[in-house]
Amino acid sequence: MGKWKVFAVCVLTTLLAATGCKSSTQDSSANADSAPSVARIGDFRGDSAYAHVAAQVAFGPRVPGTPGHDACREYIIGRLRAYGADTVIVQEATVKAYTGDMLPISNIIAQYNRANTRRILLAAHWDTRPWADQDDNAADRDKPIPGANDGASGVGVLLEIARNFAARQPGVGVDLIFFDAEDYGRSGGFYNHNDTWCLGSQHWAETKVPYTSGNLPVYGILLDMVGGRDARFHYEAFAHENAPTPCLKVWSEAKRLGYGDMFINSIGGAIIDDHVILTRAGIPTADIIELNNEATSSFPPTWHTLDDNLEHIDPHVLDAVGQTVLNVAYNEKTF
Ligand code: AHN
Ligand code: ZN
Repeated sequence: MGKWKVFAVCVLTTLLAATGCKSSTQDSSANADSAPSVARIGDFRGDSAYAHVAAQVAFGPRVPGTPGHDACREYIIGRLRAYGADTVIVQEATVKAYTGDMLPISNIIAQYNRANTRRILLAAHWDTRPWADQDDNAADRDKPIPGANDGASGVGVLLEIARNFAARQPGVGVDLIFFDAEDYGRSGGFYNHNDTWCLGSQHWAETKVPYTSGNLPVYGILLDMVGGRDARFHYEAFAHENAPTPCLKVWSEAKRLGYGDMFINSIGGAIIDDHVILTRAGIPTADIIELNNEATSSFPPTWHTLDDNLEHIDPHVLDAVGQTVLNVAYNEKTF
């Protein structure tokens, strides 16, 4: 499989090199993906999203039941209140992890333009993994990860989107959901032990607060690991199959904004994440996640290691993702 990918890339590179030699004046393809054809709506700031990421990392690991987790919970709630959410709902529970640990969790939900019954959902997980089980150094594998990308990045982008909504309310109703306990799962293949992951969203799906079956958001967008250096985002296979609408909106708007080199128009892999739970719950949800990294053919090299720190976060990537999602929200049909 990897072999064929490499082969395909070689052939393509050769073809491009050949055509490039013939005519340099007609070589518009090089810029086609990076020339914006639409304007940025609102004022998404990558450095401001980055500051939210740094603030979360400074709390220490956000593992359920630890002080860093408590502090981060208050930070997210405090920011949402400051950014003028119509309501902030905190769904608290205790859930049992596969280890037997009882986890005190909080799913945090903020509503913007609550009056509109036509709604969309933006989601991220805010907890961090208790073990760096992918770290090269075996002695570090039982230590908690900093979670700059895996945890803080999605939250940082959503909080900067919330700041924009405070300045200019979206026409469509928008709910932000911050899920807890996504990352306490049992490793060993992305298709094994599925139900040990996404404990917060699984708990949420039992009640679907604040919705009734008649007023679910029309679609959702999940942000997970959206700040890695040199990140590229491919479609996630399950989302592409079961949530084509938000996938198309996000990837096409990214291209229009000039981020076609970052949002790749092909399927990169299949994973279990909170978007699977949301889609099953009746809200077809896309997943913006780096799952086809050039070096690993999977998640970024820092994934579930102690290297998942601020050094490997790029504010420009946060900016591209955040502005894309913000444009989608502001452009969404309002009724
Ligand atoms: C699994 O590893 C089973 N799913 C990937 C979802 C994930 C983990 N996102 C962040 N950490
Ligand atoms: Zn993770």
